[in-house]
Order: sequence, then C-alpha cells, then structure tokens
Amino acid sequence: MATKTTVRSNPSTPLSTNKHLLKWVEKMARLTKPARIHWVSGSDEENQTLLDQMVGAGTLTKLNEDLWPGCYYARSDASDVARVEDRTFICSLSKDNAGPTNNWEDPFKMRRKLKGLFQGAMQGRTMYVLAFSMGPVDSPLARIGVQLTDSPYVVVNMRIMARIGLRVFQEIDKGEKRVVPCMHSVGMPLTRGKKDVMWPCNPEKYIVHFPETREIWSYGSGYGGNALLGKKCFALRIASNIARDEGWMAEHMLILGVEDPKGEKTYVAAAFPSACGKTNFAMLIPPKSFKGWKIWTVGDDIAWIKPDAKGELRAINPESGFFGVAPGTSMKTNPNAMLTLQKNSIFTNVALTPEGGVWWEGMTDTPPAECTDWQGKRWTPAIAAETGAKAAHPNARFTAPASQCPTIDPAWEDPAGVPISAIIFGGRRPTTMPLVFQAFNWSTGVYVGATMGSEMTAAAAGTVGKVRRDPMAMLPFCGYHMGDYFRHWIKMQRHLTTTPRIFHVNWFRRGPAGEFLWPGYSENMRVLKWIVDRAHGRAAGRETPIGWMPNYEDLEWKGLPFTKEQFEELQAFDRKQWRQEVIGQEELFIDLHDHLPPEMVYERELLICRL
Ligand code: TSX
Ligand code: MN
Repeated sequence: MATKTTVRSNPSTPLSTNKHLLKWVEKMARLTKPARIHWVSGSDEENQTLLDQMVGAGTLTKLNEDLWPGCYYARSDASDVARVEDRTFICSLSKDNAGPTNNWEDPFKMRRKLKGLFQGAMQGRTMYVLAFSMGPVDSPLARIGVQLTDSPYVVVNMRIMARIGLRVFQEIDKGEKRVVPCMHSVGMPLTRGKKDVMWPCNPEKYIVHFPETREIWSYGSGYGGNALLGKKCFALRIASNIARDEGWMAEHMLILGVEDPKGEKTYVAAAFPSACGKTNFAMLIPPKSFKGWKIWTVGDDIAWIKPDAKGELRAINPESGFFGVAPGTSMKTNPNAMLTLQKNSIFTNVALTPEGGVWWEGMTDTPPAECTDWQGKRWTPAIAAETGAKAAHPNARFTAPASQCPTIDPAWEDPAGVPISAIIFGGRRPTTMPLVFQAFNWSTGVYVGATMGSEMTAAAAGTVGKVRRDPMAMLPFCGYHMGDYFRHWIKMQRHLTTTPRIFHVNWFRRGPAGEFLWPGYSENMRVLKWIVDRAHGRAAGRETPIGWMPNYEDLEWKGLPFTKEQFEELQAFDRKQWRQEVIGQEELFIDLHDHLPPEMVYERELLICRL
C-alpha cells in the first residue's frame, strides 16, 4: 500500500542526533551566518521544492516536459566554468607530503585565510546540511561526508551524483563511520537586501584539502568538481589519502563488465587522461558481429578498489550518477549516454533551443536553426561560422542518474563490489604507442601507468607534439606525493593473491597523412576481447621489448575489414620513437626523484636494456 508522505514543516529541525555533527553545524553557522539552516532529507518533495525555487530565482530553466521530462537547465557565470587547478591546495603539515605536482600551503596559515573568507559568507542565504555516502550506503567500502553549502544547485546535483539525505544521517547516527566534513560557499553573501544573481560565485576561489584531518573547504565556485565535493575532492583527493593509509586504492577509473556469449562476466577498470572518451568506453556497444557479447557499465569516472578476504581486488563506483562532458556526445558516439540523460537530468552551460530543449556541438549532424548559447546570447549556425562562437561551452555538462543507463550493470550497487581482472591505461598518442600491449607483470604495469600521458592538441598552449604526462590520470587528483603514490601501487601487490593483468591502449594513433589508423568506438570491443582472454590466460601474443602484443590472428576480425598490413602499422614498434619516449618519461621522474620507489628506476633501466 502506498504511504502518504508529508512535507516536513520545518527543515531546520536536525535530522541527526550525532553530537559532533550538531556541534560542527552550529559552529559553522556561527562563522558563516546563514539566514536559515536546512537539513536535506533527500525526499522527492524536497527536491521538487528546491528545483521550483531555483526556477523562480532564474538559476534554473525547466525544459519542455514532453521532450525532456524532469530535466533542468543552468547557465553558470562565464568565469566559473571548470575546475581551477591553480586554486586547488593540498594543505598537509609537511610540504614534502603534497609533492611537487600539488599546490601546497601551510595548514595553519590556510585555516586563518579560510576563516576570513567564510566569515559571514552565507549571510542572507540558506545553509544546506547535506549528508552523502560515496558508495552504496550498505557497502563496507562506502565512506560518508557532510557538505555544508549555500548552493541549492549543489544540493540537486549531489542528489544525482551521490546517495544523500535521511538514510545517510541514519548511518552517521550508528556512529561506526568517520564523517568527512566538507565546507562550501559560493562566496557571495546577500548583505543588506542585496539582490541575488543567477549564478552567484566569487572571483577569488579556493579548493582546499586537509589530508591529515580529512577535511575539505571550497570557496568561490559553484561549478562541478569545485563544488560537488563528494566527487574529485573527496572520492579522489581525500580518499587517495585514506586508501593509502588503509591499504586500498582510490582511482580515476571507469569500471565495466564484459559478458561473453556463454554468460561469463569479466570486469576491468580503466584510466585515461581527459578527452580520450572514458564515458564512451564505459558505455561501449559491441559491433553487430559480436553476437551474444555485452558490455555492462559500473562507473565512468571513479573506482574505489580494495583486496577482499581472498586477496582479490574488488571495486565499487562511489558515485551514483554521471557528470559528463556534453559536447561530442551523440547517438553515434554514445547512444547509452544519450538514453541516460533523456530524463531527470540537469544540464549546465549547454545551449537552449526555442522548443525548450538542449543542444550542444556534436549532438546532431545539423545544428538547430537558432538557439540561446551558454552565455544567454542568440546563436545561429551563420553567427557561428562568422565569429566561431560555440553554442555550448566546451566543458558543458550533463548530470544524469546512473540507474537510467541502459547498460548499467546488475551488480553496480553490490556492496561487495565487482572483481577486477584487468587494469587498462591509455592515452591520446598520435605516434609511438601501439593499439594495445600487455605489461609483463605488476611492477612493469605500474611503470606503464606512471608514465602514461596524452599528446597536446591545443594549439593555444603552444606545445603541440609534446606529451603531457598524467600518471594513472591522477595528476590533478592525487592528494599526496605522486612518488609515494607509485610506491603504494607497487606495495598493493603484497595484499593480492592474484594481481590483475595490466594493459596499455591507444585508440588515437595516426598515419603519415594524419589519419586515424583505428576506427575506435564499438570496434574497441576487439581489443577488449583480447584483454579479457589474456586476463584468463587463453589468448596468444608475442613478446616485444615493451610487453606482450597480439598477433593479427589473435584478434577477432569478423565484421571489420582490417588487413594484416593495417594492423601491423597500428602495432608497429619503432625503436627510434621509443628511445625518445623513455627520455620523455624521465622528465616527470626527475621532479619526483626523492620519493620515487626504486622499482620505477629499475623498470626504466630494464626497458632501456630491452630497447
Ligand atoms: O570516445 C572515443 N573513443 C572511445 C570509444 C569507445 N573517441 C572520442 C574521443 C573524444 C572524447 C574517439 N575518437 C575514439 C574512441 O575510440 N577514436 C577516435 C578517433 C576517431 C575519430 C573519428 C573516426 C575514427 C577515429 N572516424 C572514422 O573512422 C570514420
Ligand atoms: Mn574525471
């Protein structure tokens, strides 16, 4: 029987009895001076009230209910469109612990600075008390945070991206799990009747992590990774510290399951730098010729991986939604993402069509005749041709519930996680890197991950042709010294009875005329099948100086005209290019040298010997 739900008469009534939490909320309210406090229950009614309020205030636009049911549209301030890496700080007690790849500030100095910034920062606004669980609430791998925020936009986005509300407060009240406090303000108090703006934020931004006390303080931004503190700040930067101390791994990885026609399921995790199509790969659709094969999606961004009692790695996706880059996403490049974001989703900085729909570059072959661009200006294909104006910001996003993904894995919320048989690293490499190779063993694989990267394509950076190293895709997300992070990876082997096999892939190798040598997308299934077969020890390969590579016959080619000559060009090992590559790999290691584990030095030496 359906039960009648009632709207709470007073959201300022605390939803927790935890003394520490109540005291902290009180203390932070005294500091930031909000007009009211709202304990977020997470109910549908509450969510709808917040959405309606934001529509009333102009922060959100409701999309056409017939075309985009339950969907909303937001435009950010033009200065608040992406993560701010130069304003991101790791405030460990010792600077040495943050390492040369992170910004560091003395934690005492930073606390003083933050106290000043947050002083009265929430005046005239509501302070939301947002309890969230990263990972299924009943999972031993899940971790809990409470975010205090003056942004209702953050609340409705976090409701999609994480488990929030009453059930998490109940978990907190059990008192068994440590809570990570997350302070967030957009930094625009409404003093003396000041009128609010559509997207409040502050030109001065601080994204601050205290790894020892496991705290996050974020000021000045309302956007994505700066403001949805469960994601990059908690699930990667703080969690990487927790994981290192507790013997598990917090990784910037997608998780997918490969099901073969017999029903055997193999899970892999994969780390790629940005702009490699991670979300597309997580939702891959096998080619038609792969009858009976299926790819299941567990997550598209973050994996928390821990050895189980048997010494096998198990992974959960700590998130419950996708915060994906919209431009380039289409029924051709990623039909599963398009079907996921059809309803109950939030779009930020895309374009708005006259019908009350959304559009972005690459969504359809023909653009709409006219629309409102991400800055609220009229946009037409003619204006775009003339001025180069983009309808959607290149970093425009969709926030969509993972449960709506057609390929969401039946076990995606399994509290025990899914078993990981292979780890895949990759990058955008026009030269040098073959389509696929398998590392010889765990430590060689860690070296492959530690040296991975993408070649720059942005002409503006003036560094086209240079490889930007992004170890394990964690460079902006590791909350401690990168050298110690490599050591932790090496040490993980000791907790394992079976280590997952490690692979490197490159969908982006180019020919002499600059053409892509590999069709990519669905055809990546052929590579994935070899990886799965290798992980089960049943596919052939040959030893090369860089690792095991498939022969032409070792890949399934049914349904794709691809000759042995083409494959050999794609897999070619060029000794000269690889000599250049090892020299490039050394560059990052020089920065990290005083924390670099000896295994990385030995692996490099061995690679040079094999070359
Ligand atoms: O996501 C991509 N993947 C992974 C898919 C599962 N992209 C898009 C990257 C930007 C986010 C790719 N782009 C992939 C790929 O495998 N490969 C390429 C490069 C490419 C682009 C266009 C073609 C081929 C390769 N077109 C034709 O072959 C006609
Ligand atoms: Mn990411």
